[in-house]
Amino acid sequence: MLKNVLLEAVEAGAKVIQYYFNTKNLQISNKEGAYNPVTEADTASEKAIFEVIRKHYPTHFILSEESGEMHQESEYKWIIDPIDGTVNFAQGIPVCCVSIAVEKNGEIIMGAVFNPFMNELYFAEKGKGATLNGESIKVTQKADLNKACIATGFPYNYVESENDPLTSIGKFIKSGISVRRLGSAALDLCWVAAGRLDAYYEHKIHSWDGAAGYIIVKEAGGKVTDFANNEYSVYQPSIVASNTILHDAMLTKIHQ
Ligand code: LIP
Repeated sequence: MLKNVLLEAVEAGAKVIQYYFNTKNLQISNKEGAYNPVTEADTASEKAIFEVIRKHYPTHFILSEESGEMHQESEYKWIIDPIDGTVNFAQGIPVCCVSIAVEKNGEIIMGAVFNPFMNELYFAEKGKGATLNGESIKVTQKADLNKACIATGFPYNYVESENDPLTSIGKFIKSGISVRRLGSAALDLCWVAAGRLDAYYEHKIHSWDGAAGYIIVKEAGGKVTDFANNEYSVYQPSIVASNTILHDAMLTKIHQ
């Protein structure tokens, strides 16, 4: 039942973003940062997702990017990004998705990420593997970071600090490593799980960006930690996801 409701919710959100995609005069407002848009599609997608969840589980706790925390005393929490890759969406770049995870007693147990523009639905349930459109997916076996293809992203509010995002990406680029910037953390993570990318890291993402992709990578045989090599928690900002083999090399390069 939980899986069916999760899939119904992610599909409901995806239907909405497909409807609004490439709309002329899309209503857009800006959150914090230079260009951190929220569109009428984000709000409409979130509303459609809430309707599905509340129809089946009215007492569950919900944490969503646009509405924040709707706290309820429940062992279940839904962690929702109604559009991950919002700048891509607002620009008409079809590299964006709906990302929803289910947390039970503080542990992510299920996640779904749907990019309707590529007709790609990623799903994972704890202990039961990860799938893309129902087919099992696995991380790569690549063992040489210099021959890897990795992804990263950058925060809306740049963090000037030692080992900041610009310094970090410079280390990979100077080593000749292929680096991509998709603009959606959830898809970065799913592409690691599907073996399109060998690793992904980012200094500062939100819980809703990473929650679903985290379990999808784990269930595909990957490793996901924070920058200090602790098991990833959605409630802290840094993330490194890899095919497991390359994880130590990734952390070494980031902290070099
Ligand atoms: C985005 C992330 C991306 C990050 C962007 C932004 P949004 O989430 O998915 O990885 O680099 O700065 O946070 O805002 O599109 O939901």
